[in-house]
Amino acid sequence: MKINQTYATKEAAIKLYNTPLMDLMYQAATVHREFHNPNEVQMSSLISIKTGGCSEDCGYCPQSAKYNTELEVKPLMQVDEVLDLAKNAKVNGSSRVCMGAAWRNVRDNRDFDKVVEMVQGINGMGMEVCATLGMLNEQQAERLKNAGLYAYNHNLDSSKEFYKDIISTREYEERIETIGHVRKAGISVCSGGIIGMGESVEDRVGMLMTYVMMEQPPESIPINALVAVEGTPLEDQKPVPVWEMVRMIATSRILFPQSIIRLSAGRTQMSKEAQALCFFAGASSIFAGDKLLTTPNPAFNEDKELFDILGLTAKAPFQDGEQPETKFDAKVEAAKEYREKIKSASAKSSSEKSQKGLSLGKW
Ligand code: SAM
Ligand code: DTB
Ligand code: SF4
Repeated sequence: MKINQTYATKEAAIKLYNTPLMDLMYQAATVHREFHNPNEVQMSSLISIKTGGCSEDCGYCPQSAKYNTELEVKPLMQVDEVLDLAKNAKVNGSSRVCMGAAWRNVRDNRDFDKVVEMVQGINGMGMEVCATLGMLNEQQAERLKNAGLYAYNHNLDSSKEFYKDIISTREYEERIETIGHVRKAGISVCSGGIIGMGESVEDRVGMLMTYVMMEQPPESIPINALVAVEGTPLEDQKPVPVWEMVRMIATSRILFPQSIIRLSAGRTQMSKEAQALCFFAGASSIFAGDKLLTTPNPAFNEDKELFDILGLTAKAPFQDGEQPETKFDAKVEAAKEYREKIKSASAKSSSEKSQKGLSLGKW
């Protein structure tokens, strides 16, 4: 059951969200047990492959070039650097890597070729590869699928009505279109939102209703608590109460029984007890590692302690879908060949130089 039809109207879902908390959690936990292993939580690692300087004006985001957040802008990372971070994440128990880029949209250039190569490399390590690169077209989605991309993250973030208050540089419909391209390419969809931006319960449920209206809801729904960053328009927002996070997770859990609900940003402000309530209410994934994209996250050791206390185990990759095959990509192969040529030419010239040095030395 992908959608629980009992709550598939806005009125019914709002009523569900406002159910007395013990009843709501019990109901969510019951659904969770029916469709998922309640003692397993997926650890996913974020890598900010291109940081800051984004042309969009998302009011919550420290990476927008429009705000003065003292964030260090960094160009796209090198392929090897990213693969090393992914290897390390795997050693620490992560079964999924999500690469984030502060782009409005993907462009068909050398940077995208490098991202394709990163996807190929991480898929080759036997990890689920997710990417969040902004808007993309059908061809770009297909290229990522052929590289071995397992999931694409593209959040709606809130309701269509509230969206206008936080972003002016793009339309809600454009986000929905990108999700359509991802779906069409056969990539698993990861899409969710942020709470604590000043939105109403209606807006939170409104976002979930957009997923209800889709032909197929996202396989993965991240629920983020706003990390209020100094310099952004939302810097003064008060931390969202844990109870609201639990309600949002539980409502999503009940509405989309088969989807993975992810307890995403905002965990540094939450106690272990609060996080346990989120897992009980149906969250079965966290971002692991002491940094999200640009803001802090609990350290590996803290999460290990939490897992030990709760008796949770880290979920293995590809439990909910098959590992995609990595197919040949002409542009990536051409780039690799070019790099090899440069390498061997420079090796040849340095060996010639040292030969010359030796013979000069003899003379
Ligand atoms: N630029 C791409 C995009 O917007 O789709 C990908 C990166 S963007 C940083 C990914 C997501 O991070 C956003 O959609 C938003 O949900 C989340 N995010 C960004 N800043 C956040 C914040 N301060 N607190 C919580 N979530 C945040
Ligand atoms: C998602 O929903 N949350 C993650 C991931 N998808 C890409 C990102 C959270 C970012 C929090 C702010 C930051 O660290 O920059
Ligand atoms: Fe750019 Fe994504 Fe941040 Fe919006 S959320 S400013 S699109 S990086």
